[in-house]
Amino acid sequence: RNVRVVGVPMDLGADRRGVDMGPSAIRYAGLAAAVEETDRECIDAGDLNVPRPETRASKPRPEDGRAKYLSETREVCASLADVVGDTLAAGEFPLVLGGDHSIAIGTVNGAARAADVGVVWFDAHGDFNTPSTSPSGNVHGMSLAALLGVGEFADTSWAAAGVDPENVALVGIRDLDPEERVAVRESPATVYTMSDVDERGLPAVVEDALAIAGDGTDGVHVSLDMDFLDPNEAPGVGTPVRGGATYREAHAAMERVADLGDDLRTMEVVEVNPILDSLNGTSELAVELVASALGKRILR
Ligand code: DIR
Ligand code: MN
Ligand code: MN
Ligand code: MN
Repeated sequence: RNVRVVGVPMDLGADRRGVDMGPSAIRYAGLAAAVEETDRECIDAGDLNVPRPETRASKPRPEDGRAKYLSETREVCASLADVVGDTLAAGEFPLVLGGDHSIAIGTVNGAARAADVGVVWFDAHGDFNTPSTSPSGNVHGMSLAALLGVGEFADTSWAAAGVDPENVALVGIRDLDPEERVAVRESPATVYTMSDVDERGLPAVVEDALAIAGDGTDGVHVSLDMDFLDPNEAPGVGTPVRGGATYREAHAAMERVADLGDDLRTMEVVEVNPILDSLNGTSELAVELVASALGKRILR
C-alpha cells in the first residue's frame, strides 16, 4: 500500500508553541526516503490548516469550558478524520504527523469510520483526563478519554470514535494525574506501565498490547507519542518524563508493530517539538521508528 503523509501543525492542545513545527521537522529528517526504503510509495498530502492562537477573536471561549481551544480542536479533528477516512477508502496507508496529541481524536475517528479498530497508545502519559479532571486544561492530555467517550466526553459525540475500550492498550505509562489515574483504572482499557516493561521486557508487553487491540477488530491504530521514549533519546518533546523507552526498546516495539502487516491500519507520530530538540535528533528518531513500524529490517 502507498503511504500518504498528512501533517497536522497543531499546538493548540499543548499550550506550548513549537509542536506545530513537528511535521516540517519530521519531513526534513528524511521521512519520504525512509518510507520508500520499505518498498512503498510515499505521497505527501501536505499539512492541514490549523488556526493560529493569535488570530483567534475571543479568548477563551466560554463554550470550551476548561478545555482550551476545544472548538478549534474539534474543527481540525473533523478535517483530519475526513482525510484519514478518504485515504483508507482509496486503499492507501495514512501516516499522520503531529502536532500535539489532541489530533488523535481526528486520526482515530477517520480510522474507525469504515472498520472496527483497536488502539495501541505509546506514551509516558495516559491522556485520560477530562475537562473536569485536567490540571492543565490542555486537550492533548485528554485525547484518549475524548475518543473513548470517558466522563463528560460521554456527551461529546463529535469526539467519540466508537472504539471498544476493551481493544485499547496503553504502553510506557509513567505519569498520571491523580484523578486521571482513577479514570484509567476504571476503564476496561489495558495499561502497561514502565514497571510492566521492567518486569517483562518491552517486546512481550507490546505483543500483548497488539493482541488486545487486534482481538476481534479489523485492524489496529498505533499512536506514538515521542515522550514514550526516554528524554535522553528524545529531548524534543514538550512534556518529557524520565524513565522511558530506550532507543533499542523503541525499535524492538516498532518491529513488533510491523509484524501486524496489513492489520496495521493507521499510524501517527506526535509531540515532536523542534524548538526544544537537539539538532533535530528527535525527528530523526521518529523517522527511524516509522520505518521500523513499516517493516524496515537490517537483513534485507
Ligand atoms: C498532563 C500532561 N497529564 C495534562 N499530559 C501530556 O496536561 O493532562 N500528554 N503531556 O501527552
Ligand atoms: Mn500523549
Ligand atoms: Mn505524552
Ligand atoms: Mn469489538
